[in-house]
Amino acid sequence: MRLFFWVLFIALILTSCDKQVDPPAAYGPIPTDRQMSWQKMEFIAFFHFTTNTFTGLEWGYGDESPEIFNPSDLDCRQWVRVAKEAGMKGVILTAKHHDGFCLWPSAYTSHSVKSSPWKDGKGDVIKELAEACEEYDMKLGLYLSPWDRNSSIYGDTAYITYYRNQLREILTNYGDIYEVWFDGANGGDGYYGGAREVRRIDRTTYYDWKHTQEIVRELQPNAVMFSDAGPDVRWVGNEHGFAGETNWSRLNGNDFYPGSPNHMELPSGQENGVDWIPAECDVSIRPGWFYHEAQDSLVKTVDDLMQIYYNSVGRNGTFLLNLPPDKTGQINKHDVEVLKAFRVALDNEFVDNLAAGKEVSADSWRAENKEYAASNLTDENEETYWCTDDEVLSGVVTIDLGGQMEVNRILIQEYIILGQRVKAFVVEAMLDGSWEEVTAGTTIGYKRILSFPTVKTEKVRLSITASNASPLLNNIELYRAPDNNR
Ligand code: FUL
Repeated sequence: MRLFFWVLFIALILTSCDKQVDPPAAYGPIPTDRQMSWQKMEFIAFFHFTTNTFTGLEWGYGDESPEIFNPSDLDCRQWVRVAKEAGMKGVILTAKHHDGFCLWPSAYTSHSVKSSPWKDGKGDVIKELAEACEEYDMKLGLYLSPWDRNSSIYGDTAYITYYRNQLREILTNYGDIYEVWFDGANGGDGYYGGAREVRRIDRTTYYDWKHTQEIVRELQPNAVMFSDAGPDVRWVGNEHGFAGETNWSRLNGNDFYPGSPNHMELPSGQENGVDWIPAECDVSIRPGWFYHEAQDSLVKTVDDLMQIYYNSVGRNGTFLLNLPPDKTGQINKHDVEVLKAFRVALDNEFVDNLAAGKEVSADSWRAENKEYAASNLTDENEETYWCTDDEVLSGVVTIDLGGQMEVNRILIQEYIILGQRVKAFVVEAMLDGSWEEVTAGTTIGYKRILSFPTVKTEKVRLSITASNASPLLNNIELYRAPDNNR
């Protein structure tokens, strides 16, 4: 009899211990470490600054005299401080825009700060910005325009060598660079060393991007490269800062190139794309990319920025917001004021995560093993996730708030380290004893944030209704934000 109880006891212990279950295999392309680090930055500053700041142009022709570049009080520490206080994690500077003027003293041209009166030609904007980033613990990215309207050799193969030499300079002399921005605007009329003519290049072949990209990998292996086609980060296809409501971080990178005409596909990416190339949403806080005094009254409002935030970070993208330094060499006070107010408003949206630590149940989870249980969704640990068995392509998770609470925002994250999977979901709240839909969506990706009219409820449930592989989610948050129409 005693033996029988012992056997029963041991059997009970064994069955209550979860067996080791293999994690799901990756589905489709997956992010690299550098892409994950970039994605988690979420909010980044863009600084457009060159001779245009002093001429009032948006695209300098290339014949601007370096004499006009003379900021009266340039302070890169102010730029970085403004970005940091706004909650941004990094900054990207136009080291060279289409006019060809270099913000660093390049050894390959005199068309740079070294020919300007600023600091008697001894200044270096990249260096000052790199030092400020170091001081404020911010990451530094650089934009080097492939199109150069100043260069006499633009259009020849010799220009590609010139461009790569400049790339080597900026990736060698300024410490860690986290992102390199390859713009798509290309070819057309320009000064070109005095030729003043139209020069067209074949965008598909002229730059031989593959070999240029190798330079970035060699000199800054942790940097992501941005362009219409990636290879690491793609343009979102518009300059409003809006990702598609459906936004796959997948793309057939080979079908695109910087300046390719099929950019209508970029806001949504491609569901079956063979490459992992997530979207970056670039937009200026003003109508123009460069500072123009006449646009001081046209700075975007807090509401504008909030809408962009929801349509970029809230739609599986990053938000790259341009804050153009003015003629003094500082971020203009109009922009700073709006940005400060935006930060306060954004913090107010996400004050108290009502789902944190709450009980969650699921209709199924992988091998019924607690390692993959729904409780992972509210444990505030991004490394743990809920997932279903491989063949189960849908699932329902229910969060019990433990009492009636007002809710109007949901934030959902997929465990994208194993690929992007979900293609449709519905969110419901228990109202007067029955489930009512409050919002719905398609893709989730790294982060999806949805706003819906305030409901008072005790339970919220998320149904994954379609997924290309077993859904994997690592986080759900719920908030009661101030009433507004985001
Ligand atoms: C565009 C450029 O032509 C604009 O001047 C700006 O730099 C924007 C970010 O990219 O393609």
